[in-house]
Amino acid sequence: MDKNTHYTDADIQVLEGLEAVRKRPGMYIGSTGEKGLHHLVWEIVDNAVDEALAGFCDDIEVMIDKGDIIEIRDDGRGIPTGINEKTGLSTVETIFTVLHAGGKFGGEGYKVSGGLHGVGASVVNALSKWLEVKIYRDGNVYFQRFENGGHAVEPLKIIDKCADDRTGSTVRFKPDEEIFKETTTFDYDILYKRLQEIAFLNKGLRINLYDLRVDDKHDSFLYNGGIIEYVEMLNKNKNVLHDDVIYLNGEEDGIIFEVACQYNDGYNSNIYSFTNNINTYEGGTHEDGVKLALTRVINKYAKNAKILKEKDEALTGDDVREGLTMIISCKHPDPQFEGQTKTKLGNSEVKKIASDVFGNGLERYLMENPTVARIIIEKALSASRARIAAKKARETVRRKGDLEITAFYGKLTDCKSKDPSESEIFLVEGDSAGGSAKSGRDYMTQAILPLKGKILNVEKARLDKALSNEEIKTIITAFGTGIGDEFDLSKLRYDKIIIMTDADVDGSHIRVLLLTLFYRFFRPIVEAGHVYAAIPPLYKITHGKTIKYVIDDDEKNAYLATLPANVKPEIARNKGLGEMDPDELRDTTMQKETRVLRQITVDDLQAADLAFETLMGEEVEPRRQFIEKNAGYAVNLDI
Ligand code: 1YM
Repeated sequence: MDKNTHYTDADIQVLEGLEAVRKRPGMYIGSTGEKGLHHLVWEIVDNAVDEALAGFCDDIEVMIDKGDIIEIRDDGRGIPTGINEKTGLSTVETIFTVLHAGGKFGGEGYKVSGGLHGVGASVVNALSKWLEVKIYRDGNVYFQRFENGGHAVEPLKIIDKCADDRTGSTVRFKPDEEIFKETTTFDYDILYKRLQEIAFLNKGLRINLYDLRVDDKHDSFLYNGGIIEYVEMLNKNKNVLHDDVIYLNGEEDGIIFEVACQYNDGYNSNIYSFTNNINTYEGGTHEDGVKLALTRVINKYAKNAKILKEKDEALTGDDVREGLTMIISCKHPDPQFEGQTKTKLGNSEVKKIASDVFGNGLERYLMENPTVARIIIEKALSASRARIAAKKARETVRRKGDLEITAFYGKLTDCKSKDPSESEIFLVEGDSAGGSAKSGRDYMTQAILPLKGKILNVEKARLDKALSNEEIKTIITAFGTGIGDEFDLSKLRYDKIIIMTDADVDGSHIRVLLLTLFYRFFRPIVEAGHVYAAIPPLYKITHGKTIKYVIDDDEKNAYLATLPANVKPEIARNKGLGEMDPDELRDTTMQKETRVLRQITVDDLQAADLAFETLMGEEVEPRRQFIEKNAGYAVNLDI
C-alpha cells in the first residue's frame, strides 16, 4: 500500500487496535473454536440485518464458497463511502479497521440493533487472512481489499460503474487459519438454523443460503407471516388445540412488540423470546410482562365465564402455559442486556408495554373467539388438577428425602465425600455395567446409580406420573435439587453427572431419554455445565504386554502409525460396558486422569428440544424420518 512507507499516528492506532483483537480473539468473539468461527458470519450478517431493520434492504445472500470463504451481500443503501472526519479515512475503511466504529460514525435515523451498528466488521477483518468489500452506491462500484488481519492493500477506490440504480454491500472474507486453529470449516446447519430464525423474526426479509462447496445446496427463507409461521413450524409435529395461531402486536414509544402463540395437547411449554433478533435465553422484562398478562387474563376470563368457581384455586402461570408454544419478539432502540450470558432483557419499561399489548390483545381475542377461549381454559384446568395431584406425589418424595440417605436411595451407591465440588454420579446403563462400575469406582468421590432398561419418557408424561416413577424419583432425590418451583441448583450434590451408556442404539436411546428428563426438569443443571457423557473406548489394542484403548477410528489409526513395522497388534472392538471388568472400566472410562468426557450443553435449547420431540414424541412419522436422516450417526447421537 502507498501508506506503507509512511505510517501516520492514525494508522498506527488502527493497527494496534486490530492487533489487540488478534492477540485476544476470545474477548471479541467468545472463542476461536467452531462457535467463534461462525460468529464472524453473524457480525457481518448483523450489519445487513440492521440495514433491513432500518427499512432499506429486503434481500440478504449468504454464501459458503469453496475453500470455506464466506460472502455476504445485501441490497441496502451501501456502506457510506465518503471520508470520515475523525479518522481521515473513508467510512468504509473506518468501519473495517477501527474498533468500535460503526454507530458513532453512522447517520441519523431509527436503529434497532443487537450491538452497535457495524462494530463487528473490524473484528472480522482483524481475524481474516483477507477481506474484500464491494459497495454499490451512487452509480459506482467501490472496492477495497485488506490482508493479514486487516491491513488495507490500498484505499477505497472506484472499480466500475453500475448502470442501473443498484445499491448494496458485499463482504467476502477468508478466516485466518492461524487464529482458528481448531477448524475453519463452516457448518451449513448452523448457518441454516440462525438465518432461518432471522427470517422468521423479520417478516418479508428474504435470506438465501448457498453452499458452493457442494453442488446445488441452497435454501431460501422468506416468511411473510413472520413469527406466526415460526410458531406453526414449532408446532408442526404436534396436535394443536386451535387452528389459528394467536397473533398480537403493538408499538409504544418506538418499541415494537409482537407475540404469536398456539396451544398443543402436550404438557410442556415452549416460550422463546427475542429482542432485536437476539434470543433472550434468560428471559427478561418482555417475557415477564407477557407471562403475567397471560395468567391474569385467563383467570379473569375463566371467572367471568363461571368456568372457574369462587372456591376454586386460581390457575397458576404453569397451568396456563401447559402446551403453549410462543414466540415473543421485541424491537427496541436501546436494549439493556443483562444476566450471566447477556441474554436477559433488563429494560423495565418493556414489562408494562408487553403486558398491555399482549394482555389487552388477548382479552379481546378471547371475547371474539369463545370456542378457542373455552379450549384454552379447559387445558389450563386439567393442568391445574394434575398439579395438585403432583404436589401430593412430590411431598412423598420430599418426605423420603429427609430420611437417612441409605434408607431411600435403594439402588444408589453413594460416594463417601459429602463435598459436591469433588463428587460425581454415574448414571449407568444396566445392572451388570452398574456392578462393574461399583467395583471400579473411586469410592470417595464417585457415586453409581444403575438404571434398569428404559427410563420413563417424560415427553409423554405429566409431572405427576413422572414423579411416581421409581427411577425418576431416585434421580431427583439423589441430585438433591428438587424440581419445579422448589428447584435449587445450589443444593446439587454432585459437580459432575455422568451418563455412561453403551455406544449402540439402545445406549443412545437411554441417553436421549435422560437428556429429555434433564431438559424438562433439570435444565439449569445442564446450563451450568454439570452434565457429561462418558465416552467408552471403541477399540482395545494389545501388543505384548501393552494395552491401549482408543475412542475412535482416528485415534486407532494414529496410534497404529506410531508402532514399529514388526509389531503385529491385536485389535478388538469393545463390546459393551457390561462386558468390561471393573479394572478395565475404571481405566478406560471412569478414572479422572484417563477418561474422555463430553460435556452436554444446551447450546441450542430449541434444536435439542425439536430433536427430543421428534425422537420421543407421539408422532411416529417424523421420528421415522429423523432416524432415517440421521441413521449414519444413530450410534453417537449428537444431542
Ligand atoms: C454485507 C454487510 O454492512 N450493510 C450496510 C452497512 C451499513 C449501511 C448499509 C448504512 C448505514 C447507514 C447509512 C446508517 C453501515 N453503515 C455504517 C455507518 N452489509 C452491510 N448497509 N448508510 C448505510 O447507519 O446511517 C456502519 S454499517 F457507520 F457507516 F453508518
